[in-house]
Amino acid sequence: MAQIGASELIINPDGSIYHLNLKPGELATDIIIVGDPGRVPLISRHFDHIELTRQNREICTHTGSIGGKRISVLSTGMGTDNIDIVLNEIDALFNIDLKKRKVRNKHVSLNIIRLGTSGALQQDIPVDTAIVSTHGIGLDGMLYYYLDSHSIIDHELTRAFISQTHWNRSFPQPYVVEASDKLLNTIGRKFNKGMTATAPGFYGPQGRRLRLETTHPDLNQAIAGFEYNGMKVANFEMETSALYGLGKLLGHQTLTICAIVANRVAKQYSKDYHKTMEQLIGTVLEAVRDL
Ligand code: R1P
Ligand code: URA
Repeated sequence: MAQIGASELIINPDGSIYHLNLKPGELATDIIIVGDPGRVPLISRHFDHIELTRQNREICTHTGSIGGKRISVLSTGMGTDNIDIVLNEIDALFNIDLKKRKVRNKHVSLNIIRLGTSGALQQDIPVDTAIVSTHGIGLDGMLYYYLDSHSIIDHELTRAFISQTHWNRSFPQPYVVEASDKLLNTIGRKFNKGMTATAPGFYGPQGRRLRLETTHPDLNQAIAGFEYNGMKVANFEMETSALYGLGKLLGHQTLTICAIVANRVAKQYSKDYHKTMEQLIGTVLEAVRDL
């Protein structure tokens, strides 16, 4: 296997990887990711012990332990472009020898669980509840930059989505990727399930109009009306499709659970979603201990 060049795998002078600013050994194999750096201490305060804290840009990492299990929590910032950076660098810390710049022979598989916020697309999903994503429906196009994406995309579901929603051809081509069975059947069992649409933005790409008109005024109705084997799209957020896609391509288990902070159909917004997030954190940390 050839060496990976200095411009492709960027290592800081102290031996840490470029954006995460972490060295091999500083992340646990069970990792919780969140969008908001402010959510990291809300999770790590439940740890019995914190061994490392690190911050670079919007990426804040705490590694510690809970109930004898080593665990990390790390913020990604918003969007699938950040997921591309964070997932590739997390994987490199375990599966590439950073000194030799070579892929390691022995693959390490990680559990990566996202705790996020989202907007419900169905009238009957109340704010201040939580949804686990059975599938990420990528409206962002990111995964298509990876050659093997075709092998992990659910093509039948993707085709049904494109056809039922009359998907606008000037938007990126959608792709659908399933959650990891292992995490869905363990941690995911504790939550209501739904498919999650991952948008490449918060306003126009999620059908919000402030001062600008959108190309497709019925976008949200079209997505909410999509049905496949009795499954519907429950919520909108901005990371899951890329997390599920890159997780599968790199050989890791991934799962997203989101608090519902807004209902886009009922036009409601949570009065205090932090309580829901706190409950979500408690339930997930308990389940991670048993993984
Ligand atoms: C938008 O407000 C952000 O919130 C959601 C979206 O996916 C996007 O990142 O998730 P987080 O609360 O995890 O950031
Ligand atoms: N995050 C999103 O991406 N969309 C919402 O409506 C709420 C949170």
